[in-house]
Amino acid sequence: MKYFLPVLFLMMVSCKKGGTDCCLPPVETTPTIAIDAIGLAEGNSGTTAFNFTIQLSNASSKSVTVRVTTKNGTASAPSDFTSLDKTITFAPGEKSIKVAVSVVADEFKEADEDFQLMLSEPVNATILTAVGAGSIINDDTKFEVNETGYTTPNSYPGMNLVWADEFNSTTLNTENWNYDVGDGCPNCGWGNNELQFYTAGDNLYFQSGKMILEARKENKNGKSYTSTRLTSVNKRSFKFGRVDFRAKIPSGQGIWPAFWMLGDNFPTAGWPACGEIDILEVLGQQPSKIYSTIHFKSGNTSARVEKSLVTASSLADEFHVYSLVWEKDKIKTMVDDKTIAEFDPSQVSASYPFNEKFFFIMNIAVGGNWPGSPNATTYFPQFMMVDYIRVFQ
Ligand SMILES: [Ca+2]
Ligand SMILES: [Ca+2]
Ligand SMILES: [Ca+2]
Repeated sequence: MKYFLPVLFLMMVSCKKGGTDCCLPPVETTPTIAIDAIGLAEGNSGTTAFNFTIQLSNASSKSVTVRVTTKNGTASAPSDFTSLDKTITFAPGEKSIKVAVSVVADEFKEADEDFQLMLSEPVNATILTAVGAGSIINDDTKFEVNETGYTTPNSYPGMNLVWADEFNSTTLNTENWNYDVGDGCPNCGWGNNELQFYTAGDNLYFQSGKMILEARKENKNGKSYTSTRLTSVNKRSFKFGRVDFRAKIPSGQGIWPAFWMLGDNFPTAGWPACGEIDILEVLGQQPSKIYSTIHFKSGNTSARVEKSLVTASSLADEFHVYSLVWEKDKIKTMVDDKTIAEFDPSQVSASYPFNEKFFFIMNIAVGGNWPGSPNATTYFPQFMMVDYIRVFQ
């Protein structure tokens, strides 16, 4: 208070001397431009408008323009949203403009996806926030099941159907299947440094006559992914005959779907003494290469014979039938009735364990020594859709 009056007096004197409004300087601050982020449910039909707000920090006496452009993330145009590239103009005094991005709605389950609305090339303003994040949140529980692909008959001459699971129910038939739960510890990572935790039903669905195994990116019990592994141990096992497994497999770096068998004595004799027959294994980064392998005990170690077949197109594009044709001292695997591999005792440098009863295993592993880890290109969730398993003898 002591100094206020003299200061005010001096300012008034000064203003009077200038003869203008020199106390209220006409300097205008250049505005900054910011964009917000939007997270919205996708919607189930037509399109859903993601209305971004683009805002100036302060009104300007000049026109302000800025270019707005969409950029693909895990969501991409035009299948997930309509791309946009335009320049918007704030009239003098205008502070806020809404820009709508049209997101394509559907009724099928998928991962949450993202895109960006980018700001660039400002005129009469500077950019404070260049990127508006758009998060398309999944709002569906139904899977998109496309039935196309190879099929096999219900019967073969000279053989009988001795067992089948057509997966046409809405729950897992526990007379046939067990969940292998966990991360495989104490032999953690199931002996392959795999990255998934297998759940007891959280990653398994039934729809449209299919059983659907799901590999998700989510943290559980110290692992970064969850998935499903089913076995028929102590429930269904077979020796010889023909097995048909119709499935649509997943793909992507680090995704490792498999349909395979272990000898019934696995719980007592252990691996590899029990023997292992891999009918189908695919490394998701090479989705048109199918591996069939036998593993067995040789001396004090494990040995294997690995064979493969390269197909004309990705095995993940549609359903295929993976088959085992198995007789005494002879194993043949096939995809769509085309031979992948043949094995016999001459290839086994030890006692041949494959003339005994074996049980089934199916799973989607994530990561591990063989496929390597998923990377930024790997889309989650991934699904293996199983139409049927049939055993003929
Ligand atoms: Ca939807
Ligand atoms: Ca959807
Ligand atoms: Ca089925």
